[in-house]
Amino acid sequence: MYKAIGRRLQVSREVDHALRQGMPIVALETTVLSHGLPTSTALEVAERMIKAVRQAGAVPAFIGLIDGKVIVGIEPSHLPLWIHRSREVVKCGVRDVAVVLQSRGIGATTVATTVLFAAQAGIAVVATGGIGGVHRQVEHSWDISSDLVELARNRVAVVCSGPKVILDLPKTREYLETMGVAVYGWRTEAFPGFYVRDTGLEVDARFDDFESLSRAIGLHFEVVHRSAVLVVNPVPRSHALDARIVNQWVEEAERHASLKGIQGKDLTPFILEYIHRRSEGKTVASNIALLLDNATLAARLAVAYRKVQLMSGGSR
Ligand code: PSU
Ligand code: MN
Repeated sequence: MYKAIGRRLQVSREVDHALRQGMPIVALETTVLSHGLPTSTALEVAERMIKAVRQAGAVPAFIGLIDGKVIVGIEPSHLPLWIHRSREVVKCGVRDVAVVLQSRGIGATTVATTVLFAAQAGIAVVATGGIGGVHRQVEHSWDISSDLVELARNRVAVVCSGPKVILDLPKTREYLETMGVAVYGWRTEAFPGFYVRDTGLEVDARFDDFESLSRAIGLHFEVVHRSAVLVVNPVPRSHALDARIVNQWVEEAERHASLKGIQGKDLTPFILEYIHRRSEGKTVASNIALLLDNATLAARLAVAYRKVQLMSGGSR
């Protein structure tokens, strides 16, 4: 039921058709399902994201690794493989891809690998919750997410609610600038920080309508060619959390992580799980709200972007 478009790359029939017809597609990451949300809610959230993308007129394409292949457009009935066996699912950054393919394991894509494979498949728009970035205490750990590196290398538009709040936000913002990633605010001048609508940092430009946003993205791709555009969309007001309180929770979580010796790629899932419990579910509710909102925005953007490309005679 999947079709090969490369030796290792396979797409669903629906994505294959959409690519051929030049229909709008939104690529989605699977790590948020396997490692970012409680297992009990992840499948339902995935299904709601799929619905949100479809309702806005685009084709959803969750990306993941299985049986030695990279799948773009996982069939909804196969999604539980990335969720309910979550202990066996490897959170797949760029450096993990080859080994997971070779061992024919199940790999969930982070933003880094989602961006990489979306670009390889020819998909222009990606939706996620929050991107990885420069971690706090980076001077000791040197922990900088490969999300930032792949954003610098791939020509895609990534809709998100800013970097994960557990990061060093000013350093992450600087790093995006260094790497030539354009940061466009969707109806905001403020750079959002996941559960928090305003971090006190700024975006590069604000856009209020899809047509001008699509034109700017098209221009960026055309002239810069190699880096991403990050479209930041603040969490819906109804689900925004207070920056000070979130910070306290994160600092607490970091102390526990350091006592337990948790680091590297296990750090993000540990902190997320900790603050989910500490906030009595408020951070999960906020996470779900922003994921759905970003899926809808990305789909509307993909539709508008396609229209603008057609008007200007471009193919992608
Ligand atoms: N933000 C969340 N939940 C997540 C992630 C981000 O709220 O699960 C995941 C994304 O897949 C992101 C990855 O790409 O964490 C970054 O991990 P790292 O910092 O190890 O690169
Ligand atoms: Mn890391």
